[in-house]
Amino acid sequence: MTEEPLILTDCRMATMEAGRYGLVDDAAIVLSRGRILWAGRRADLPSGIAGRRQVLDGRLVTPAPVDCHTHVVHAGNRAREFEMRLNGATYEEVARAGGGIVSTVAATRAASEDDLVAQALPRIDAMLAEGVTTVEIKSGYGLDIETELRMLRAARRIGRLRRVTVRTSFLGAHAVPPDHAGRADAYIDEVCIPALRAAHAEGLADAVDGFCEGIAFSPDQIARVFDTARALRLPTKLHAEQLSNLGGAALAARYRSLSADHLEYLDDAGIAAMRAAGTVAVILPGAFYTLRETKAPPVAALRAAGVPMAVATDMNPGSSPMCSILLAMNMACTLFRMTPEEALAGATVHAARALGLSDRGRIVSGLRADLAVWDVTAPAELAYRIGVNPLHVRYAGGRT
Ligand code: DI6
Ligand code: FE
Repeated sequence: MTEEPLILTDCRMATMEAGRYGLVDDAAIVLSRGRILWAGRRADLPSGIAGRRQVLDGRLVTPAPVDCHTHVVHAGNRAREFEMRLNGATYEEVARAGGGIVSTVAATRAASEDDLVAQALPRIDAMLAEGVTTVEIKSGYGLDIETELRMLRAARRIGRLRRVTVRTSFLGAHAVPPDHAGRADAYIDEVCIPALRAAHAEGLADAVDGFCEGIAFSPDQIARVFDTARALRLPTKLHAEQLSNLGGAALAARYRSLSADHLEYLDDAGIAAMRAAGTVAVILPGAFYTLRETKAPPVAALRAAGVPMAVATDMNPGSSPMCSILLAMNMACTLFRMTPEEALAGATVHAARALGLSDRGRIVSGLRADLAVWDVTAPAELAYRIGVNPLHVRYAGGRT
């Protein structure tokens, strides 16, 4: 059965080629077999192309957003500790009440695969409602072999239950679990690396991530995980320089990682290393906002160095309980002074690159027909408004 092409006409498109808007007025975009068959000025549409026409009344069409950094699969929430803290509880008291990342680990270990999927789906649906067609999902709240695998299986299942591409990242090196307190090296050797091998054997890991931080793992410990990733031919990415500077970005660059993420404490040497390695900087303003961090990532220096900047939600129950890619774009502009054009490029073309995907994130013939049609005319409107969802329709692989 051959499906008739769909021709989107009377629209404005932002192609996002080379990270720029690349605005085309009075455009036409032809979708066929899940791909963009042709895109350009309507006046230039080749006469040989026939298909069903969808008139968009001047609406803006962009590449569909890609949320390239999420921990959306997890059990429970941390509203209780949020409330405790705002009622004056200290970090200590929150920890003693079982709060913090440990509480999410306990809830996630207790959850079945069905529970994990059921709890994640409303969050996923909120993302898709803003046009997202590709979501990265990390493990990292199991911190034992079985639960890490279960999280990744839940992530894969979400990709079958919804029209969304799921890219998984194994994040066994996210935190030292209470059962290995004070024994981070043993955790890496006895749990994290075996779990990574098992995840790979089951086809559950598209990439390998880690948290390089004083409260998590040292560069040497991350390097052991990354050596295993390299042996398995899996790409890497890293939570780096979020709360301090341990040289995580340079470590990521040494492994030619797809991305280094957070980067509030990134220095010039890290920027130079990322630039040389082609590592994307993933900017996560939701965590900065929630943690009331005051040191912003060096956006101006990254821009000057030509390091591509992606923007993502970091959706997680502790430091970024946020499902909105549009709000992440808004925060990237207002908190970090990224331009609306950079924010849109960050949520499309550069986000795709942060996942190693070159088949999406731009409107160019031959790429996947992953598109978002918005009830706006100027692309800056996407990052500008707060609490409004202007999505008109989303195409994922050419289908609504
Ligand atoms: N950085 C963060 O901000 C989160 N994980 C990470 O690597 C915190 C996750 C949590 O608190 O649940
Ligand atoms: Fe994260």
